[in-house]
Amino acid sequence: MAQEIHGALQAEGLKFGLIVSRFNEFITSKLRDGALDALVRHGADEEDITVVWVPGAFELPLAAQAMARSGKYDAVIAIGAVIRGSTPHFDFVAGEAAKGLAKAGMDSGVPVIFGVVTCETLEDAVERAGTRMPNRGFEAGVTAIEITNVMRQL
Ligand code: INI
Repeated sequence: MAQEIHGALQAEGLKFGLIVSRFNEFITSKLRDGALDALVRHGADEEDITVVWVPGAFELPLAAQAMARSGKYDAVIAIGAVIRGSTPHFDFVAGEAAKGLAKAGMDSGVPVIFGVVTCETLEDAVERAGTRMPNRGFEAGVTAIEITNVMRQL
């Protein structure tokens, strides 16, 4: 019988770094609230969560890399909102954020979660912050817990 490994949704005793982009703060603050809610509801202690604000999604990877390398966190969650309607350089900002966050995780071996919503319009972003759709920050928090508990068994 094959052995299967699953990540429990249990965050007790885990330490998290949460990096939040200030750009589109009215969206990202809702995503941050969702992520915190997910971590605490699954057993994390608020004292074990550090929230860092950065200017925009483009700056998320650098801070994620520093937090992931620090050895202080079991997982890092990067939160941002990139909206095509508001920028001609959407593709650069969103693309570099995705690439940089993936690299920070791969280089450090610490899970780095892509909690960045990339949307066509402000309306879409509002929905993904938990109005008509589930809060993407909450989903990022749950993902962080699951992958952390998977990684511990590999
Ligand atoms: N940053 C975002 O997080 N979201 C955006 O939609 C956005 N737009 O529209 O430009 C954005 N730009 C700023 C960028 O992340 C950097 O902070 C800036 O380019 C300085 O490096």
